Order: sequence, then C-alpha cells, then structure tokens
Amino acid sequence: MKEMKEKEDSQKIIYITTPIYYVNAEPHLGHAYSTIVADVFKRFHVISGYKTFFLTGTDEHGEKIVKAAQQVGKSPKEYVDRISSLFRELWPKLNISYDHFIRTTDPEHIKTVQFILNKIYEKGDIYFGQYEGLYCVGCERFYTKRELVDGKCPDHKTEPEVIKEENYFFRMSKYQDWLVEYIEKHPDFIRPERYRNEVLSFLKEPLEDLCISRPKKRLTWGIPLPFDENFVTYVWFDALINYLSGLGYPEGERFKIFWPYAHHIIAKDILKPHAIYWPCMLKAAEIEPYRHLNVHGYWNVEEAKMSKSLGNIVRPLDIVEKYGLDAFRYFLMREMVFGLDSTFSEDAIVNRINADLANDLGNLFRRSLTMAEKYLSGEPPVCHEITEDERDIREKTLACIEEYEGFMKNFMFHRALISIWEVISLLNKYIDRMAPWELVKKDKKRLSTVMYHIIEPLKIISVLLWPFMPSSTEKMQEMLGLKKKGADIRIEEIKEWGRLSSVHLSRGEALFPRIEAKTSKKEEKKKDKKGKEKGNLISIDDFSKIDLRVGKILAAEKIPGSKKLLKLKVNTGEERTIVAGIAESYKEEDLVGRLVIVVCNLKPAKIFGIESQGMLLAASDDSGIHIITPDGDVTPGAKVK
Ligand code: ME8
Repeated sequence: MKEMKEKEDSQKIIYITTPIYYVNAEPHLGHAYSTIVADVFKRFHVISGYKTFFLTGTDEHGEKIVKAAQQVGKSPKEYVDRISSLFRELWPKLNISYDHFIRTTDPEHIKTVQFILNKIYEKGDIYFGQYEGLYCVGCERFYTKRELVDGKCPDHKTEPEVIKEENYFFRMSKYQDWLVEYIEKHPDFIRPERYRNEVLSFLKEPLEDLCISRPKKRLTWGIPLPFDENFVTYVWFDALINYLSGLGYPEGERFKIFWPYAHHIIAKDILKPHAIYWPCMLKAAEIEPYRHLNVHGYWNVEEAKMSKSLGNIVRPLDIVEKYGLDAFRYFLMREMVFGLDSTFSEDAIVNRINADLANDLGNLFRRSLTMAEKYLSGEPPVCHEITEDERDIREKTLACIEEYEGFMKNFMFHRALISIWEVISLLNKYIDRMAPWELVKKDKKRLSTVMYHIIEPLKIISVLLWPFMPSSTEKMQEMLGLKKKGADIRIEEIKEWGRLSSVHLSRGEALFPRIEAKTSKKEEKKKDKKGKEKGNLISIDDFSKIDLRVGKILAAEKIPGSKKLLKLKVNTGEERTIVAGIAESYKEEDLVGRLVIVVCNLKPAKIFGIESQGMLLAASDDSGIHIITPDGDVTPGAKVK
C-alpha cells in the first residue's frame, strides 16, 4: 500500500475521470460539480508537476435514451448528437480543461467493448441463462427486493418493471471473495471511508451474477454482442469500459502510461456499478483495478436531490451569468464537504461571494496593490531586517502550502480553502497592525519589508487558488507582475520563499465585486412566509458571522466639517480607527478609556475621507444615543457571544 502510494508520487502521473453523463437530460449543477472537481484536481496536479490526462464524455445507449428520444420525436442518433454537444459545449464555458471527450457511440469505444466482451466470453466468465427480475429503467439496472423502498426504486420513486427473459450473464459472483480482500487490503481504494464501508457491508451478502445483455427484439440501441447478434450490451457494461477506451485500450500508449494511476470521480448514486461491477469486470479481463474511486454526495435544492422529475434543476450557466464563473467554481468547492450532501441556494452563493471573495480576498488584494502603487510606485518591495511578525507570516504561509497539498490529494477541497483563508485573514490583520500608511511617513525601509511580507504571500495565494479560480488568479498574477502565470508556475517554486519574482505591481480592476442581494419575487414570498412563521428569525449560523468584540477607546477627536461624527482610536486586540455618529451625545474627553462593543468584521468604509474599520453598538431613543458597555472590566479584544 505504502509502496504504491510512493510509486504514485514518484512517477507524477495521474489519470482523472468523471462519470460519462446520460444524454437523456441537459447538463445541470450536479454534472457541473463532478466535472469542476475533476478540473480542480487536474489543475492541482499540473502545478504539482504531474503528467495528467482528464477524460469526460457522454453515455448514449440504453432504453432510457430511446424513451427520451421518442418523447421529442427524434431518432436516438439525432437525439444523442444534440444533447451530447450541449455537454461538450458547456465545459469550456466552465473553464474545464479536459483532454478527451468520449461518446459511447464512438466507433473506437464500440470496438473496445466488443474486445473485452470476447475476452471474458472466451475465458468462460459469460454464460447464457434465464432471468426474471425487477428492472428500473431510470437507473437502467435490476433491483433486488431488499434494495427497494416500499416496493419502489429509492432514486426514482417508481415501481420497477418485472422482466423475464433469456440473456447473457457475467459470472460476477466468482470475483466476490477477491473483491472483498482487495478492498480490505487497499483502504483508500474507495473513499471517503463511509462509501468503502457501505460497499463492504453490501458484499456481506452473496453477490449475484450480472445480466449484461438485452435482446434485440426489446432494444436495438446498444452495442451488439460480438458472439450473438440477437443481443446488445447492457448499458452499464458498455459505459464503464469508456474509462479504458478513452485511453485507447488495448493497444494505446496512453493506456500503458495512465491506467495505473486512474482516479474515478462519481457521486454516490453510481457507487455500486463502480465499486462492484467495474473491479470484477477488470479482474475478469485481466486488467489491474483502478487506483481510487472518489465518491461525493448530492447537491440538494430545497432539501431534495435535484432531478428533472422534481422540477428543481439548477442550470450552471444561469448561475455563471449572474455571479461569475470563478465565484461559482469557488462556491461549489468551498461549500461541499466532499462525500457529504450539500444544499444549493442563491443566498448561500451571495454570502460566500461577499464574505470570502469580496471582503476577505478581494479587499486584501486591492488594498495591498493600491499601497504598492501609492507608496512604492509599483516597484517590487525589498526585504530588509525582519521581526517576529514577518517570521510568523513566512512560517504560516509556507506551512499552508504543505497543508494544502495534503488536503488536495485527499479530496478535502474545502479544508484546503480554509487553510488559504487563514493566511488571508492573517495578512489582513498584519496590514492593520503594521499600518503601512503610517510607515510611509517615517520609515521607508520598514515599509518595504512589510510590503514584501504582504506581496510574497499574495503570490503564493494566487498559485494555490489557481486550480479553483483559473481566470481570476491569472489576473492577480498579472497585477503582481509575475513573469510566469497559471499552468506555468509549479508549487515547488513557491515553497522557496521569494523565488517568484515580480516585474512591476499594479492595481487592476476589482476582482470580486460585492453582490447586493436581490431576491427574486418567488424567493421573497417564500422568505416572507418563513419569516412570518418564525417571527423573522435568523439562524445561529447567520449570527455567528458577526465578529463582536470588546474595545477600549484610546482617543477621540471631532471631525472637521461634521457635527455628528467623531474619529475614535479603539483597541479591540488590535488598534483600529472607527468613525462613529455619537458627537451630539458624547464629549470626546468622556469617551477615552471607556469600554465599548465593536463589530469587527464590517467591510471598511470611507467616511469624510477617513477609513472606518468597524462600528460601535449603541441604542437610540428620544433621549439620544447611548453606547453599549460591558458589565465589568473586560480585556479589550474579548469576543462577545
Ligand atoms: O449515472 N449532486 O449518468 P448521470 C451531485 N451515465 N452530483 C450529481 C447530481 C447531484 N444532485 N446529479 C448528478 C450516469 N450528479 C451514468 C454514468 S459512468 C460510467 C456512467 C453527477 O447523467 C454525479 O457525478 O445520471 C453523478 O454520479 C452523475 O452526475 C450521474 O450522471
């Protein structure tokens, strides 16, 4: 196991696949998610110096497709050509860098399927027999009684058809013991672990042989069996083989290079064919099993799995048009814990864009480059003598790269992003503490050192975020004046502090503008209803987003030209300037030394030319404004819960 891992790392080769999607429906958010995951994973390996191959495509045979074509009055061929092209045309719009798009109607694929069928048939692992079973057309598979819920397919909520016919069978049961042993010996063959356990528990019951044909008199839209022209191949047996035909199996050079490093990415709906049928098929065809099966959960919309029949389909391009591609990609990767289900809503996207992208990352980037332009005329800063603060920035940024790599390799994308955001927050605080706007007046050397410790981490962040947001990070790299960009930079280079050199720094366009939440009429109505039911309650999660802290007022002065405003210096664990509208109720000298409650994570705002970094809590009535004070001598910076 360890040896295999080491081999995988030392060879630096990776093969990444998505499911090939059915062409019975247009691409939706779920398809986009799996494909974006594959793209992020590929791009991560590109900047890690791997040779990569990324395969996606469409699954075009079977009864389900014939029915969908009939419904719109088209022949199966016309129909699959149209829908397949919708998938193929969508991917570039989502910046998906696939290397090959496979269709199961491609002649090369058909040849490979027939080659494998012959191989297994000649070996004696395919036999002819009678079958009676419960078939769900939606899933294109037979169900056992115990898999049904109230007699219905758990996914499609429809009763399966009873089908009795003569067919060909794959002797899958023969490979059950081998498969159990293989999964037990390779703990990360199926991951996350919950799916591995699910498969092992399923394999506790005897495995039935797999029916792998359909009689032509019932279905003609499939790959003919090479040893009996009266039958076509069962769609799953055909589809899974795409992972080999996409590499040119059996002769293709690509197969030899990439197959030993195959990573499949799927959602839990197709766990059984991938974790059980597929390894047994490979074993029977005398091909090494794939390396990893990576299984994610469902995107739900309004608590239910997205599906055409429920009418809750989210179309990726609608979201991209509204919020931007990189924000969409970031949201999907940050919001879903790989392996678990997630709920999609536009409110959630807006919150993420505003909090993570506009406020944290966008703001950090913009203020840093504005300072670089203003204080250094865009010249790359130079590092002079450093202090504990700079050592800390450097250590934590470099440690983040290591953490990130570990998380990315293990499909823990949200954790990788959290690590990056910790550095972003560290930098925002460092800037507040170092106050370059003060340093520029008194110590140019120190200013340059501080700016250096802002710009270097920004370069690193732009590289680490490239797999997630390729186009925005390339813009960042442009502004940072990097000589190389995107796919040309290697993670190895950023591990060496200061190695990526800049030519000139410039503040470009704002990368992630804030979204003013505009709710649709339908959503407003729903919110209104929910609000009424719950008395306009907000969730504990919403509340916990507000960073409230105890502050101590250090200085207060009037702002020339304003009757209401005072400029305060407040210690909230760090020193910040706050412009507060309390001049009509308080005298400056009465405020100094007082404890107040401050909202610390408000987006800074310019008021009378002064940047206000937060807000005081106060109550107001006819008697005037009353600031809120904690009861007791609390340390400045203490969190208010
Ligand atoms: O099953 N949430 O194709 P398919 C997350 N052709 N991912 C989702 C999703 C959701 N709500 N809905 C779909 C097939 N997906 C077969 C595959 S492979 C040899 C053959 C994604 O069009 C997810 O990747 O039904 C899921 O596994 C896949 O689409 C199913 O796509």
